[in-house]
Amino acid sequence: MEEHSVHVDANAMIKKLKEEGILLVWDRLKEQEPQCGYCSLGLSCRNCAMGPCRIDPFGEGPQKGVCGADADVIVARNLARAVASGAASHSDHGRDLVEVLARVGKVKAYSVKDAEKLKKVAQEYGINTNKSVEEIAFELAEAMLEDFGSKKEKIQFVNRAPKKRIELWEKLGIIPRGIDREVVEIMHRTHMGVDNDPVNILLQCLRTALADGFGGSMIATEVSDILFGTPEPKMSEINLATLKENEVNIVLHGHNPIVSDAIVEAASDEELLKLAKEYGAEGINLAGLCCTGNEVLMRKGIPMAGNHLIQELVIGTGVVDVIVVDYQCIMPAIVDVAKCYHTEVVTTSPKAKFKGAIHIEFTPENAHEKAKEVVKLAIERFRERKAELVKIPNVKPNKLMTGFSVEAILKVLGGTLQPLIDAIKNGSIRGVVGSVGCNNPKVKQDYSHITLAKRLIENDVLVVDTGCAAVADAKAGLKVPEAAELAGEELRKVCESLGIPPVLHFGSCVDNSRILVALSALANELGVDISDLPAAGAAMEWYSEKAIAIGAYFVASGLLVVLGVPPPIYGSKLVLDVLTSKVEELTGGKFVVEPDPEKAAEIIIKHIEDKRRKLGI
Ligand code: XCC
Ligand code: SF4
Repeated sequence: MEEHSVHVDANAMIKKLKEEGILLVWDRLKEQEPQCGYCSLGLSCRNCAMGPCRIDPFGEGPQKGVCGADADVIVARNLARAVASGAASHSDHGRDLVEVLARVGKVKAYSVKDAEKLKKVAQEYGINTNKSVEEIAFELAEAMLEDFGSKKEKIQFVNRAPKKRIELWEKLGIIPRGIDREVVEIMHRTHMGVDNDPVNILLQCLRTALADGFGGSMIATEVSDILFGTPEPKMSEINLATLKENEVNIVLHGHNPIVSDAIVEAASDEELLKLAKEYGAEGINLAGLCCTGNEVLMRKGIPMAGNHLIQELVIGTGVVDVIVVDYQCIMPAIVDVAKCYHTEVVTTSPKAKFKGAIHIEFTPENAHEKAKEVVKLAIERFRERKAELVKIPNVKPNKLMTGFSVEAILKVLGGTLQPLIDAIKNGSIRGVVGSVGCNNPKVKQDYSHITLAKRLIENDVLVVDTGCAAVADAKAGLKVPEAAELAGEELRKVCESLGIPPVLHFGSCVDNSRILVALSALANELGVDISDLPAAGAAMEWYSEKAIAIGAYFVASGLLVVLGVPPPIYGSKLVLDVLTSKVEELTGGKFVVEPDPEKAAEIIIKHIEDKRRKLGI
């Protein structure tokens, strides 16, 4: 059988779980195959009760739904609903953070860790910062909540984009007005008998995606930095061997740093440590998964167990005492896997309960106590481990350097972007690529992320990565300063002189907003638009609706975006043509679908060289 992952630790665990008779994501994918062709092409619609309807892609059967909608309308509407869901997910996560920000000073568990950033962001919102930190925090939170509403003409952070870009969005009528508003408008427009112009629907996709990138996601990033500290470079470790056999292991899974941060605090509580030792553990060990893992890795250097497709495997080590989750990308399957071990799955958000899990609800007010409760539960579960099921893969944890916020990069560069601009201009850095997104069981785990990153750095292209792509690259050893050896000669020299890896960890998926901020700043310094930059994005192993929203705001911002997994748009020539070609005339960006990472690298490098030529550098 072909191995499902490129990693030794993952494959060892897959083998172990298989022997124990546990069904995994790859098995369930197999059971689903062949997957529905209509749905894969975007040609099925169940938006109303006259349906469900399907359009025959071969032109022989029905070409219209019961209401008369054709393939173009149905495909565009389906895509729009995916963008709405993705934007809603990032943004509702952002809103939860804003609600904590509003309570600073009133709750025990949270405070402002980066007052300088608080003031800077408050000033952007036009708030007078001559007052207490708590007052500023409250006013900023109120102002940010207005970005979610429908009373504004433009979300505040849109003003961070280059002037030319904003003018272009105005011309196209895609300035996002309110985060919730754009999502709601998609749900409205895709109801039967509303927007039946596919191009008009696609434009609303871009607007909603921008409400995510320059709205919900950017708010999430900025407020997380304010509350938990702006990341700075630090070393940490990654892979399944970050779990410790002799310690209580708590795995932090999900997305929002609100819960995970409180648990990090609680895990160093003296009394709890004492209790753990009484129960025979040597300590309390934390390991992250997916994006909440990225959040605590970036800021606190908490080790990372793995990315999306590791979530079932991590439990299979038999040493995870509690896996605590908030929301997003948490497979319901982990509850089933946990049942085969002593592991408890703990849910924390009223928005995300799982059948078979223990629910310990966190609020900003009770987070302190609830976090201790979770740690205590883990200590108790530690005694219930089944020795015969314990097996941590016999590998060493990989090292990585994390913590590259835009602020941290500026510090590394000595306070200005000029050294980076010089390096781009003189060609020692040919360009910059954001490698983002998930794992998908349809792709050998991490293969495409890692191959793409390697080819790019070999060709002197600096890679910045987020989300599960970032975890993939780190596991492959691309995020240590010594990885500069794997880069082309010119990029290697730049990395060595700065002491940085050629692949920089920008954070979680909402932190793709950091890429927007960095590219906007670069474009502004050069006096050009984002679409003029030798830059691109890639989501080689994406699975999530959130990744569609990210891809769409990158394209709306003027970037070429390579998708390694085909999106469900092939049922409409028109939609396919708009997104992979015509949109370039509008925004300067476009999608390319290319599953082969070697070819994807070639496409991106060619794009970067074209942009350099046009800039005359
Ligand atoms: Fe989820 Fe964010 Fe995708 Fe990973 S990269 S599978 S969205 S955890 Ni966000
Ligand atoms: Fe069918 Fe139209 Fe209803 Fe969709 S909206 S299910 S295409 S009748």
